[in-house]
Amino acid sequence: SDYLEEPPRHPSLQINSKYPFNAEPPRSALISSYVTPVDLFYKRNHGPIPVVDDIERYSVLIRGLIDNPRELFMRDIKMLPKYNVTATLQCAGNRRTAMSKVKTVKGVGWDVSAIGNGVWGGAKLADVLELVGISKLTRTTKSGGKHVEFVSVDKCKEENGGPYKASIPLSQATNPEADVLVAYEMNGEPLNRDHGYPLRVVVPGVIGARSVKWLDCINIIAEESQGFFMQMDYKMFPPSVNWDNINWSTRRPQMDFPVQSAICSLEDVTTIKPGKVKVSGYAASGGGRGIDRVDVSVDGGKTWVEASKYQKPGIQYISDDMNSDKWAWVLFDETVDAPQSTEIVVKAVDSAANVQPENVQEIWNLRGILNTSWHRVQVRVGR
Ligand code: MTE
Ligand code: MO
Repeated sequence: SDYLEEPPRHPSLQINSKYPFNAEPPRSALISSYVTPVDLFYKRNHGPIPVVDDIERYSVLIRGLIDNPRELFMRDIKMLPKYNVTATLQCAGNRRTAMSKVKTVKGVGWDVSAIGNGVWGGAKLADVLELVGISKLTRTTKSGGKHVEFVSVDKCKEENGGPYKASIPLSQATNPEADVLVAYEMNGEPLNRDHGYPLRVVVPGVIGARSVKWLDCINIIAEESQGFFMQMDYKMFPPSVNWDNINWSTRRPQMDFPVQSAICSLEDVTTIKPGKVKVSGYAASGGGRGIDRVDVSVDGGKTWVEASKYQKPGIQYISDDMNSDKWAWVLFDETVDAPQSTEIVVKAVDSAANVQPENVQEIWNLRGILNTSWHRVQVRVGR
């Protein structure tokens, strides 16, 4: 088997697929702390976890449409200024299980916890690219490079045993404000194997699929990556597209994720005593947009109250404020009265006034990505 060298994992993770290993924490783990602990952070893999043991010889090759290709070692990356960026990573497949209940979709099932908030430490990709002569805020290299492709050392069956790949535009890669990192730390510790040891890319505000783990190679290319996960996956199709009429080339690879929220203090169905119930969870939006509002309903969406939001415990969160973490989720908290059995609902509004859609039907898509419909849970009042 290719799966003989998997790392140890936390026993409370809910395993959605064992080979490759895909797992998420219980909902309650997400609201226990603003920064998600490494061992409880969701793990999303497309193949076995690679073993990189000769760290002295490990290097990242930068090549493609540039004048001077270069091999960078750990010490070269660590010599660059180090940044800590608090950023939420969310799999595009988060909440897929709920979407599949409307109509079957293809892909690993996930509850609401294929998301986590990490403090990523590393060099800015913009600084790394400067080492090969690409200056900040470059859109095109002299030889026509417009995209930056990240190639991993892992092996996935979707790539016929080849490595996982993804790309982002060169303009984003060379923009220091986009905070794209070549990260070697997660929550102040060296990355562990599950999360990309020794180096991974972190693309804040963008679906997790572009944050390539176990980085092996960076290619400067003219078109976006032709890899499977850019071209034949992680694209948002309309509800009318099915497996008989799909034409992958008609859509662009998904990048930013839309506004999302979920209740984490309650399961799909929870029996409670009559009276107060705590409704808390997370809200996040892509592209660096903050969260303007989180609305909670205790009557299935007829009436709403606004929940309080925070990043730092005890400090009210204000979206797009200088002191808030722009790439990170907010946690919300509201105690409501539930005198009888009912449906509790949450929806968030981001700083561009984007709102989550009411129903999953209108955003259903065959790959089951980006389920951002209002999150609904049932409470049964018993005695
Ligand atoms: N990078 C490699 N090399 N291989 C992968 O399978 N999965 C991607 C991305 N980077 C993947 C990868 C997907 S789909 C997601 S959502 C995130 O990694 C998950 O990161 P995590 O496991 O650290 O939470
Ligand atoms: Mo993902």
